[in-house]
Amino acid sequence: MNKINSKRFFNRLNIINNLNKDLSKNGVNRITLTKKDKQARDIIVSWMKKLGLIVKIDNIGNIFGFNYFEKDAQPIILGSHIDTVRNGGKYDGLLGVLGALEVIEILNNKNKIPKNIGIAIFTNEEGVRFSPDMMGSWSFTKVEKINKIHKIKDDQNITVKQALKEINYLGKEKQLFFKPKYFLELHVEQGPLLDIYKKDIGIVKGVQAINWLYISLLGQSNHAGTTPNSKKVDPNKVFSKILNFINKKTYSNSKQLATVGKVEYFPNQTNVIPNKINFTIDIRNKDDLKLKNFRKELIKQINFYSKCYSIDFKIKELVNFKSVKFNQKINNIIKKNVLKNKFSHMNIYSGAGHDAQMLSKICSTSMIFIPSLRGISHDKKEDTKKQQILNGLRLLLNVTEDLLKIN
Ligand code: HGY
Ligand code: MN
Ligand code: MN
Repeated sequence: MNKINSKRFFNRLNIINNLNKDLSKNGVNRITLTKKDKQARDIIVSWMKKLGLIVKIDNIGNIFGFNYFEKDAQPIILGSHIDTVRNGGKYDGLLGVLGALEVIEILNNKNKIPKNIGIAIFTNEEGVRFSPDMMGSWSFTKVEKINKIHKIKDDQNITVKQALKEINYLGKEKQLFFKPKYFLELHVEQGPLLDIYKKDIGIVKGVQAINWLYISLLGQSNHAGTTPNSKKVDPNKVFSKILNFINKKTYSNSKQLATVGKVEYFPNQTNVIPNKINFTIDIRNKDDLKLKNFRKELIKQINFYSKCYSIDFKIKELVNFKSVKFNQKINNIIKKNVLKNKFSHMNIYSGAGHDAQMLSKICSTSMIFIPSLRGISHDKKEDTKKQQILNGLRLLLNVTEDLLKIN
């Protein structure tokens, strides 16, 4: 029976995470297409090559490794992402990439090297530097022209294409240069359910819809001390109403999620009434229609209060991903292997977006979740027990072995 090589896996995980010098203090900072991302990419590519994999890079910097490559082969692809949010956790994304490498290494060690299997590392899953998130897997599915994606800029006005060139990962392979038969992603839950219900494994049924808005509220700068309240053209008057609306709609047991995560004030000085407030809203809901209605109501509110306080506004949509359901056939195979391994488990819906959300549009896709202790993620305190990680790796291996048998 094939066995996970725990020492090899954790050694690789530590090598990559320890590229972050102040890991314990600030968590992991592997922002997409930066030097830190390149460092990790180069090391993992060297491990892929040492395994004898054929490495191919596409035009958004996605990295693929194949035992054997033939354009129409339709392989099983395992993988995830390695970029992180700022001060992120040790397992988000990297677990799925190194888990895929571990599984392929085990399967290749047998006398018969499985032809139809590969690994994927998708660019910019987090969307921290360039929107949208899941950019690499979104681009791979060819739903948007690459030249349009290449022109997307970060806050420093650097384009995706420039950033890819800077780290030498502007690959020559085109979007969707091959089509996977199956895509399977191992990931930490990033939420509290498996931890609360003390389950080893989450069989992921799907992912909720995601909508990111970037809003600018435009007022008039003036002296904070001399401008009478009746004369203030202060965008805070609208911003506070928007925050109240969001708080009202996202009461504790509502399934509607909306987060204002990024706010910038201009000119951002204590004694100056701001002339502009730029902020993002991350809106999520399992139900596409409910998300759409919330978004419509939100925009109506912005319209109404902007008129009341003579504030102009601009709204730009950065992300609009519908909810997806994962493949039942793969989930049945996951369930079969969960029972075989006597893992406790539950069906679960993913609150976080994932590359699998994009891949599910072009091939049979699913995910395996392992617990996030205290449900914490996107933070240095993200943590999972060693045995829980080994359970996830074993399950990824067993499910892949079964997929190979039917593929
Ligand atoms: O935004 C997300 O849910 C993912 O972590 N990129
Ligand atoms: Mn992730
Ligand atoms: Mn993430």
